[in-house]
Amino acid sequence: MSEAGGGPGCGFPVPQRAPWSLVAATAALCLVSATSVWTAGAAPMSREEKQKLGNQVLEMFDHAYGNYMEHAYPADELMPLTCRGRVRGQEPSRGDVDDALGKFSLTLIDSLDTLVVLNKTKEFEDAVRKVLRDVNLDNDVVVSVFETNIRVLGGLLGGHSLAIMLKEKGEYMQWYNDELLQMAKQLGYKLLPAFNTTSGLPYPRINLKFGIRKPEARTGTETDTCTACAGTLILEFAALSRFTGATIFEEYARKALDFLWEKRQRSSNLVGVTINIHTGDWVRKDSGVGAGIDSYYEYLLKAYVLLGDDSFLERFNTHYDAIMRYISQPPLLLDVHIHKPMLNARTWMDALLAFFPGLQVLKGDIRPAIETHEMLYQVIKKHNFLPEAFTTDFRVHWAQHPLRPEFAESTYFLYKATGDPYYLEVGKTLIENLNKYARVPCGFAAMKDVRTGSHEDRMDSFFLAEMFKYLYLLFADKEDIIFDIEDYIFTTEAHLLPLWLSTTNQSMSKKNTTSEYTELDDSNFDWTCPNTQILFPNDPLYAQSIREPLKNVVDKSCPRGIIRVEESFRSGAKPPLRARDFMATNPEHLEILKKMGAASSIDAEDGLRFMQEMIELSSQQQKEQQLPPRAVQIVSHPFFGRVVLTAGPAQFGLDLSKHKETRGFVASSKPYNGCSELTNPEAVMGKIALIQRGQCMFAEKARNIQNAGAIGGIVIDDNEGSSSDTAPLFQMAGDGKDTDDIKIPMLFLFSKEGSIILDAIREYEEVEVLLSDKAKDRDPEMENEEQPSSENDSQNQSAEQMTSISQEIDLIDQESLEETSLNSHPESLSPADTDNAASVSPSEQNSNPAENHETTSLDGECTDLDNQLQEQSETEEDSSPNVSWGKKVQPIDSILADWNEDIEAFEMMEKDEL
Ligand code: DMJ
Repeated sequence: MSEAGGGPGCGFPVPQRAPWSLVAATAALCLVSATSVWTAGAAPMSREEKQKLGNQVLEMFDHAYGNYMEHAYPADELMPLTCRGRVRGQEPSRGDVDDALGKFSLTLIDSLDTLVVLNKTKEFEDAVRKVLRDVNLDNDVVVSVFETNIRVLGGLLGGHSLAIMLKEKGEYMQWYNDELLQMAKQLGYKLLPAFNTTSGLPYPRINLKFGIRKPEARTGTETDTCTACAGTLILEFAALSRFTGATIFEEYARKALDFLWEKRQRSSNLVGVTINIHTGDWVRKDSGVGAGIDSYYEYLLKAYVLLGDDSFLERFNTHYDAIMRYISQPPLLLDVHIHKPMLNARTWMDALLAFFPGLQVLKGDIRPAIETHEMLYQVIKKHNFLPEAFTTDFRVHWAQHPLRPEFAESTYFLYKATGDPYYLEVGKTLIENLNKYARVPCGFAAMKDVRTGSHEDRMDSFFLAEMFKYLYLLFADKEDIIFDIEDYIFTTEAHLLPLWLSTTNQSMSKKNTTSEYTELDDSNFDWTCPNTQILFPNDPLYAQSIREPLKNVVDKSCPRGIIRVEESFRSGAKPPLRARDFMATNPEHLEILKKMGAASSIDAEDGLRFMQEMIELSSQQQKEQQLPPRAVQIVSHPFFGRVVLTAGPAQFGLDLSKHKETRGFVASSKPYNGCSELTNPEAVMGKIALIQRGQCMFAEKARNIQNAGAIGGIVIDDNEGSSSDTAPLFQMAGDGKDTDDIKIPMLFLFSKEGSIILDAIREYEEVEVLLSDKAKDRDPEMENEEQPSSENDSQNQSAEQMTSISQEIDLIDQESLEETSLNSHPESLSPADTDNAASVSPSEQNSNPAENHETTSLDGECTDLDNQLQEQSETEEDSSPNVSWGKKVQPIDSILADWNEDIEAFEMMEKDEL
């Protein structure tokens, strides 16, 4: 990392028409830290403490990478709960998520340059040899062009960049002869057929062996792609062209970017989320900085940095201006419609937007970066991780968290820009939470539900590519890294590309630069780079003063979240009627309702929002009748509470959200289906009985195990291969009669989660679990016993594999397992049909009543955020854009037609993968 105080050029206007290399280098240097400036605010962190945290990151990486190599390689990814490799086709399909997996040892390739950043040069050398020896890029697999580009092509190029750096240093990689680059080139050619469209936008998927549109390819019929999918190629493709001299890659990526730029919505300068690759029509007209668009913006700015091409900066600045005008409502970033950018398209944000503060640092706009980052940190402090989506009033909208690195990335960039030790403390919290809640004996598991703390059998490759890099670099001093990180730019997957590429083979791409940009409008250029000494001139408390008002933003937010800034422009006007406040008996409310859509565009807008909110509210109420997921936490050796399984609740029996959790050893019931009086009451007495689904009602099973003295029950699905990774939450219905006699808690596990417990019994004999609404912190004594450290991790690992001493053997009756493996589910035929009544889709899992309770208490402080926005809008009124579309009075019919379209879009969004 650079020395404190800034590098050459920072803080001074970059001369116009500067040589490309200078521009690129200067932009990269804009991230210089200001550590020496910092004298107040968060206490400085000592070098020892930083080193300790850096070592902890190294140990965590070893745990993740070591388990991948030992238990999963050459598979694409590790499944950390079942401790095996994820091989596509061998596991139930997870839909689009699986398109990243091409049977090309994805995690190994994605980890290559991380090994060098973390000083594991020897391991890097081994890993490169393995890639060259084992990886086949010619598999008959349909993969995502975007994911293959950022993870595999980027991984190979990052590996190549650092391999040649090491070779030049003269110690390691002396045998290296551009083999990774040759593989990258081979892969590049494999991706090119995807660009065979009239628009030049790539198809979203390609068959690695057969390309596109041939019958064998099984792909090429798609019509749409996401903006980020088409707009996140230029760094890798240009690097490939410049490394190899083959210009075609850079040309194709430029053409796709040119097309997207042409298609921007001209009045708002925003782009939609998905686009038709043949016609160029926007398919989804909502626009934000998160899922579907995120790295398109990132690559415009970074393409300028890497390639020194002004047109990219101009485009970025134009979009950035629009983002700050319409999408940014500090601290929030909210999607809007590209044609009606003053109209919010969502009432929730997705986790991918957490990269944006980091990009704002690169752009030099520190203030909103600090604000959004702080807001995100408050959400993390509440849920330990950033849920995949959360509402404007900070409730969980989509509870998953696949160990995404974006927040760590922004934390790193903010630390570099401000030198504020506060960001080191933030990084420390991230490390603690990962170890405490995501670490499992065989790696790190994604969170299935941040509210229950339950896990998913998934460790994505980006966790190794990005998370460990950013966390390690956060605590590292310059001398801790064997090369100068400032000489490289990070791709969206945190792969490193050298800045010297800006001056290599550049002439080949220049001829393709759109003529539109030969004459630049310099007014759109911010030629200065952020200077931390100017940003924090004599006030080291600057960043803290920006964060301070946001400290309680999550806890004190008003349940209906934000109001749009423009609402407050209507000075003196009454606040609009919100759906949640509406009372049919209130004459004033009825009067307002009548006016909506009739008098003015403002009333019409209120009407639209009102209707939208009504729909949301009613679907919310429906969802709230569903019970939230529960957790089964394995607390005995060697799990010690680390493995948390997502469990479906029961509509009868002990309510775990109201009562204390139930803890006990598990025992299989006989008969295993639990449909008659148990023949082994002595085995289940005082224990949690395992019962297989099927052949009778859930309530009947509960009664039978209760009569045998069980203190709880876990019903395990008999549909082999079912898993909470792929199936919606399942809840067990009663039998349509009074179930008050059932006093014990009952939970449901899909077959895969159930088999984790059954496997544990086979291996460790005594397995103790905790049934609860939310995973509990681990037993501190056990925690100490298992405290990871870089020195003894391998010992811990082998200790973890050890079988505990058996005290009481309670093996599963294999015979009854087999005999009851039936497909029929009589319980699902009853009026309380669980299959029909109990499925809740992942996007619908936002109905945790406890959580709603937390955020719906309206006290005097709950309007803080609204007030902040109000205050902010008062000071920003003059500079805020006027809403030109708002001046027209739109007929109600057309408003309703538009609105219907919007509702459809909302529904589509709900279904979308992030
Ligand atoms: C990564 O693969 C990349 O950062 C990508 O741009 C989007 N997000 C994932 C990680 O969350």
